[in-house]
Amino acid sequence: MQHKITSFDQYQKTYQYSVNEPEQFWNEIADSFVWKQKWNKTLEWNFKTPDVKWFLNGKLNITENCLDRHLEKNGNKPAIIWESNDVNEANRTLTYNELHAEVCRLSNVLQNNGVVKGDRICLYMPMIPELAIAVLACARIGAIHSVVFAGFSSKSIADRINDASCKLLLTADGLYRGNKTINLKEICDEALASTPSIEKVIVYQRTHQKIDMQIGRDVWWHSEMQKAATHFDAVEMDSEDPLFILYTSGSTGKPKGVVHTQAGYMVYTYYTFLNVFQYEEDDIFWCTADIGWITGHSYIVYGPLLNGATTVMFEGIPTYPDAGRFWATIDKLKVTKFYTAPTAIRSLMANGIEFVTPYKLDTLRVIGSVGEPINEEAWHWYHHHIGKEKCPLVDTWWQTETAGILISPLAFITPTKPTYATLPLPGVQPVLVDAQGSILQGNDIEGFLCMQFPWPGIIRTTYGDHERCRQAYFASFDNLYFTGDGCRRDADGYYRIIGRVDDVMNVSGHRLGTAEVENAINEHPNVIESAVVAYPHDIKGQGIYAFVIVDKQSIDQGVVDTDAPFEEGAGIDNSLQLLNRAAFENEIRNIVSKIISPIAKPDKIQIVSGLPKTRSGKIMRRILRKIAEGDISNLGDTTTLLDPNVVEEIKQGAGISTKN
Ligand code: 7RM
Repeated sequence: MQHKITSFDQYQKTYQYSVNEPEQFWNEIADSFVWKQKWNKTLEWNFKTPDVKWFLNGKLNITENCLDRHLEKNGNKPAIIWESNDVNEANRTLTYNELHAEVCRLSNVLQNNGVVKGDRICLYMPMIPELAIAVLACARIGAIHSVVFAGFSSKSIADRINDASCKLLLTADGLYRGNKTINLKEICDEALASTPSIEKVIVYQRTHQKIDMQIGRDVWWHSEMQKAATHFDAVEMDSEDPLFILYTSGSTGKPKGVVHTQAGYMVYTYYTFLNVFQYEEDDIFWCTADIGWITGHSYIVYGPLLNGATTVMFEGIPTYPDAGRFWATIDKLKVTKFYTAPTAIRSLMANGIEFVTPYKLDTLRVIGSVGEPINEEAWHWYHHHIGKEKCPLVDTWWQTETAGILISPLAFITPTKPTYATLPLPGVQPVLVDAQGSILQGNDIEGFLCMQFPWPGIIRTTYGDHERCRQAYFASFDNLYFTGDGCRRDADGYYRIIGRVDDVMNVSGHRLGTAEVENAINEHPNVIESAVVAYPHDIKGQGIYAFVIVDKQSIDQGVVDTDAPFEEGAGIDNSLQLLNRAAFENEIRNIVSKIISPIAKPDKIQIVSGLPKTRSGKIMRRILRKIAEGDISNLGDTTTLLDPNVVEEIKQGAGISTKN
């Protein structure tokens, strides 16, 4: 069977077939892979417990499908082209042969350091080819990788390592990001003080800065690799063995370890990459995400390599050395398909068209968007100035939990529509439901976006806590997977994602929980309580607005001077321990940086004496969201509030006119 859909008519027929005969449909896709043993049952599922299994009793290794099977025909084809943070540093290209050899070598290194099938390994690495090699080496030996984005704090690393009892940590001395050098090993060392499960740390030399190496625990990547052979027999895995854990924020304070398994993930990322981007053999595919996020896992590493594609890895940031870096790199590497986030588009758009005009961008055939709703203006700018109106813009909606794209145009094949993710992929059965969970029929409707049938990439569990998985995704609506997103289906049946309807924020495409940020703010010694909401932000999509209650004693004694005007760069008066407003805000931001990551820093902080709560003590975020948006025309019903006066005070503090 030809897996690549080539016309709208074929899309419609394939879609119908995938709904009528889902098992048959996915069998035909799965058949094209290298299996050590074929599966004997395609699907078992139950959304109540939940329990989903695909390709039961199949045996395979995903890296044989990413690497070995391409070697005969495409051994000398570039698998990875790496672009440095530094424009003057040469590209690194790894052919499929070379990538295969490196992955085998690192698999041997892992084995030499005591790793066996099923072990969890934490990866905290720069965006260098070694990160992709490490991901694949884990998969080859059957260890479960847990990649932690290298912008997260020591505490976030420690929490993630401990949650999964990781045995090994793979990291680097440091990383380059724009004009900054970050000492990764130092951040790791702080985490390692409270991670008893870690036996070994393998350290790659990227920046050659001075770092501490703990004898017996820390070893150098390069010396280990020198000792290792370039052959390693891929370990036989069951279809439903875990492939990786990836932590993602939810509505509670603690991020969840989303678990994906071998075969379903493989089949789904392969199929969606092929069809959404309409993969062609001569493609140079560039996804600008970090491998620390699901987008990087699925569309830098696994999806492209499963298809035998050439994938670009970029170490830097869009604005370094200037806001033309993406476009310069597209011309330099002759990129044909480009996949990025709306937040990057909006920020580059704001830098001015003069950063785009020097570049030809004539190799581009498809452009894509992911991570957050793309607004009309950014959509048109991207389509016009980057895609030159000739490249289809695929707005791809999906989640960490879904492994791959669920709703998106197929480039050239199905229609695009500004701000719409448009249509479900074959095998995907979206429904919109109302608050009671009743499925809304027909078109021109809005509701909660759910899936009524499993696809191979669906989340299997949350690591170490299956009940949490049930609660978060399968308990809201009977027999449905709930995405957490609100969605509209227009008169033509096209889907438009409105955004999260839970306590998850999306800041520059990064998922953050309000509770997570609140917990961090509450660590400040003068903070009693806080409430965090998202508000619309021109560049980031959403910004973070924190309402903070400072303890009364501190205010009375002037320890925190809430009335002092905000003064940029003001410091703390140590002798008196007086915090002026600016210093206090800085402390709050630093605490959030330290506990979570700089990406979670609140943009706005308002000191309040109380929060709008219901009689049962629940914070009414709806009201805070309205105030943060600067829109108080309709605060809705406030009669159930414990103390309605609080709202008046907060409105005044926010500088909003209280005249009704
Ligand atoms: C891939 C990724 C998931 C959340 C999701 C949405 C939002 C993602 C789009 C989008 C509108 C899109 N995974 N989201 N893609 N919203 N249009 N094309 O981002 O787990 O980190 O985030 O992101 O709210 O639920 S994620």
